[in-house]
Amino acid sequence: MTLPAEQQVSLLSTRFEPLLHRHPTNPILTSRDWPYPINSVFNAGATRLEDGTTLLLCRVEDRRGLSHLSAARSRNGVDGWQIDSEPTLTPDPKNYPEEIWGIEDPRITFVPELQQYVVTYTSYSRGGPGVSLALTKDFRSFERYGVIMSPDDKDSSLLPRRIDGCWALIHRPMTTLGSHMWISYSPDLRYWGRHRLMLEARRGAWWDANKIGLSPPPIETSRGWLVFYHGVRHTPSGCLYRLGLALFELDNPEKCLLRGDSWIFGPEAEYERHGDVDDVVFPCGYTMDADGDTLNIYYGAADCAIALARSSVRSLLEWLDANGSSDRRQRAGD
Ligand code: BMA
Repeated sequence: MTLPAEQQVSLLSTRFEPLLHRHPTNPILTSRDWPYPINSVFNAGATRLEDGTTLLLCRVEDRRGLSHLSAARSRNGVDGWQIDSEPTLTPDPKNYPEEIWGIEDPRITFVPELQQYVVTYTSYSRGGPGVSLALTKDFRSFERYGVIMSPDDKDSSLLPRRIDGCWALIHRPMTTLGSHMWISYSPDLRYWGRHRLMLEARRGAWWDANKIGLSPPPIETSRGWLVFYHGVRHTPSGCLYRLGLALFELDNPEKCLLRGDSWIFGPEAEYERHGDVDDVVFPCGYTMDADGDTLNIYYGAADCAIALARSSVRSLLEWLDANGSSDRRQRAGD
């Protein structure tokens, strides 16, 4: 007997205590909500504006297959979205040739020292994906710094404050040795150096073997930077994108304090399992409620829609205490 899809999901979920709770009205944004014709909307950066409005900077794919970014604003972060009537940040290949095939997957960091939001995003160049950076005060006008990490590189986010006097950027260069998370430092957000390996993809049969990347910007807690990262598993029927958890030292974010062994969130619901790219959950942003504990995590589902899941910093840290280890490398065969 085949169970209806909803029941199959709940059977799967009940085997483990869920740490992220899907919103019942998911997906919260799809192409049908858009004020102009698009193919799909997914992988949104997120932030709370000063007046409490939730702003999502959404990756929007047109019917050429190229992406731009568009802002959606909501009072409660769930519904009533006001979506910009035209694209908010469009590729500008005339001035930034690295954006020729679109801009994708933004992460937003509010930087108190600059009193601005720093948006890092993937610029899809002829040479592959690179990391670009732009500053904004209002998500209406942007100051572009252009490409700051050359291809192949993506999945980047800035830390909200300097570490030892320098800005710190997490990113994911691809090398023949695998796709791992790195951290680099800069005095001015333009020139980057002191590149350090931050978290390695595992090897062999692990869920996060060979390819990992930062998901939303790191969450600053009293115990360290709490980091969601995605792991990509290649299977004969395609890739599986799932989420894992790690904790890094506050004043030395290269140092991994704890890393969980198992994934904590993966594609289960119909809108995550089937879309333009099946079996993808891909968060690029979160907001924190006034209680300082409740996280609203916004994620792309199957490269087709934006969904919301809630979690609690306290329960994530408790889970890491119970399930994490401090060996960040976790080499295959160990
Ligand atoms: C990754 C990124 C994401 C995308 C995912 C699944 O490499 O390009 O934008 O959601 O693949 O297609």
